[in-house]
Amino acid sequence: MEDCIFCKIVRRELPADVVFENEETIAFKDINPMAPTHVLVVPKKHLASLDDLTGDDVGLAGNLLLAVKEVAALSGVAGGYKMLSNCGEAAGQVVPHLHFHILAGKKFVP
Ligand code: DGP
Repeated sequence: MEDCIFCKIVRRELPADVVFENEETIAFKDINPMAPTHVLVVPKKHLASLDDLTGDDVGLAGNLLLAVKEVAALSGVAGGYKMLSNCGEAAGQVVPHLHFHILAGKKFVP
């Protein structure tokens, strides 16, 4: 996706504080942190949200969850973090590229 902000970060056309990367996934610090630790875990493949996942993405989805766990550990918050994904504008999704927020260091009530 040419104009997608997160695709541009994947292609290194926009700067980001990248904390983790593998073949399918990239993770970087949120530009507007809502907690002392706030990292976004993003599949390199462009999917607008969880609603776009299909049966073809089973591997991607599993690897994404494993990346969340790994990024939490690398960030020093294993065992004490919240992970969430806003799905759709009505839920507060601003960037239409699937991502998981890792939030830690502050209490959030769902
Ligand atoms: P959401 O509301 O779930 O779509 O969250 C999008 C998040 O992305 C929001 O917390 C701010 C963050 N964000 C938006 N643009 C950029 C950017 O260019 N760089 C980084 N690092 N984060 C961004």
